[in-house]
Amino acid sequence: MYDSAKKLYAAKGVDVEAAIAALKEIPISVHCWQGDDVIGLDGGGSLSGGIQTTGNYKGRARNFDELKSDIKKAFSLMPGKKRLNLHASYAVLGGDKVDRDKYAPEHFAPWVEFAKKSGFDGIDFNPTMFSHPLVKNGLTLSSPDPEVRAFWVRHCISCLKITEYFADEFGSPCTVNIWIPDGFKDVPADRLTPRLRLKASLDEILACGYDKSKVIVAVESKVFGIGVESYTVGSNEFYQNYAAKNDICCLLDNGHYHPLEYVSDKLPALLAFYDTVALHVTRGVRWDSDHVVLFEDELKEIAKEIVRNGAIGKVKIALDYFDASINRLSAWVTGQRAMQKALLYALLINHAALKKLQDESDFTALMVEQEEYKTLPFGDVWREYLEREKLTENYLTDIRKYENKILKERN
Ligand code: RNT
Ligand code: ZN
Repeated sequence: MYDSAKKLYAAKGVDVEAAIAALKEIPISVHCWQGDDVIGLDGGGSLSGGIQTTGNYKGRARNFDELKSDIKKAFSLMPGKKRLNLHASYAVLGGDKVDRDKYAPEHFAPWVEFAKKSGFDGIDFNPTMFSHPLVKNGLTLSSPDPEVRAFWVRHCISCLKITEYFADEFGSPCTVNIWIPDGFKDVPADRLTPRLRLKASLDEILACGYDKSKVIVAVESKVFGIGVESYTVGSNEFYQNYAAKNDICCLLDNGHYHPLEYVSDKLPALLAFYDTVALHVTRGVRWDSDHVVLFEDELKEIAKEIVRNGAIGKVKIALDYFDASINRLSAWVTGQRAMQKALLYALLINHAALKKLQDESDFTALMVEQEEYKTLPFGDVWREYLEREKLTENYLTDIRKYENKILKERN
């Protein structure tokens, strides 16, 4: 079936072997927080910040060892190159009584050891500015309280240093993504001053003297959160302008816009100006619900924009969703495989030919061609890719075994 698929794609001018070879090299940064409902290891306890994990499926990872074990199992069922995406709240403190502004590389050395042993490509990082008592009145880097602001500035600086350590350990740049929950539930009296305070905080953070060749600093905007419906300090316009003026990177989370705005359209807009754009791939159902990523049309469009614009490597792909209503490992694998499928789907298109039709204004042929791709035997190529990665389409049997043996024992 693979051979016949290869011929059908070749008739379109697509080299299937080249597509598979390219897919193998695209790293996907997989979030650790799908494993434990974004709780973390540093005692923050319940999740705050206007984000929410719903469901109580049995078997949440409750500590470092359980999380490592689940990551190991889930990641072993994911094809392709994987990076590990950590939040600062996953520090391995080992009895060290330090707060988040004092986190240091040593608190993440056990993760580095684990990631290296597991053959991951690198570690990406995120300051954790939620689930903490110093999120005062829902504000962090934009807080009117100078002590609160200073605490989170110090936290972010320590995160930049930790990211630099990751880059040194893995010998390649790592991304650190700044997202804050700051905003208001109801109509504010002042929309500008909080943004000016956020701007001042970011300036202080970036002035810490980190190594730009090793650390990619990204800022993630959002339109609203739960209990933060009326105003978000770190809005899209704020961060896009901040990033452009300060030569850092924008992170687009496809759950963070109005439902009729598409990241697949925003991505090429940013690629016209930036060398690097970061992504959080999620699936919002009516809102920023962080459902498991599936192989759907918008995901395919995002992947097409990466592939056809020569942006593989420029676009840092990371996953960001959390579902506690189903087996968490299955959620992890399903989402990562969906991203891989979308990239393969995009790699199996003769983009040059389609672009030519667009430039010649032959929209009739363009439509017909685009429809034809939808029924080509994509699944046969996908299964061949999995086989070469020593995997099969069926991962659930394996996950069920792990569930029955390991997850069922957890309270
Ligand atoms: C929240 C943002 C943010 C978080 C993670 C846990 O709306 O998407 O990226 O999901 O940092
Ligand atoms: Zn996100």
